[in-house]
Amino acid sequence: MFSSSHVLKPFTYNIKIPPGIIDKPDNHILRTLSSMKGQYYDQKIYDEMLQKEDALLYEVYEKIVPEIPGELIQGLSIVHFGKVGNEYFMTKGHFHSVLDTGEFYYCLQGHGYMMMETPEGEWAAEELVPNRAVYIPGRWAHRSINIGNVDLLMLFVYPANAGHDYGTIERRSFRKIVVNQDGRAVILDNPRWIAP
Ligand code: PAN
Ligand code: ZN
Repeated sequence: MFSSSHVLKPFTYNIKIPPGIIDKPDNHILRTLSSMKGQYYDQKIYDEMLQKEDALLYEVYEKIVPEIPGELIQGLSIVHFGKVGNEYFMTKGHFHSVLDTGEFYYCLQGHGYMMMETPEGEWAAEELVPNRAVYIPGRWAHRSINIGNVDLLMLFVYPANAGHDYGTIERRSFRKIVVNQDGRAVILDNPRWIAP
């Protein structure tokens, strides 16, 4: 779509809340339960839910720019609310293929956690509330988790050349999970995590 000599024109876009949509997105990604195989700790409940319905878990609207160093991809992520058993709806999560690239998120609506982890297995979880920004430094894998009862809406911005490594998380998962216990979100060790 773009060549390296392409000169991008400045642009603006508007975000509408509700329902959580951006103007003229170049991409709209929809992720359903079936794309989360092996990620929810209660595999039996996951399989039972999937047999009934391949529920929509999250969506991403993106503004596309040339995937070259210096440009920034941006968009809106929407994690719907719900649970698989007692584990909250969440994104697949990924490292960036160019590991040293960071990402900026800004929470517009909802309540959640940004779960993060380094290749060495160090972890961090930052709580997401409206009007809170989260900076994810380079090297940290990231997954958004909705612990509330409305859609979790976040703006994100990251280097256009970052790329996505989903395979590492598909194999080893995240070290920590967030589950509902007695009406509260608690962070627990993930029994499915494979240490690096
Ligand atoms: C975001 C994520 C988005 C969906 O744009 O891609 O929140 O999560 P997954 O990509 O893990 O399914 C981002 O972090 N981009 O780098
Ligand atoms: Zn990312």
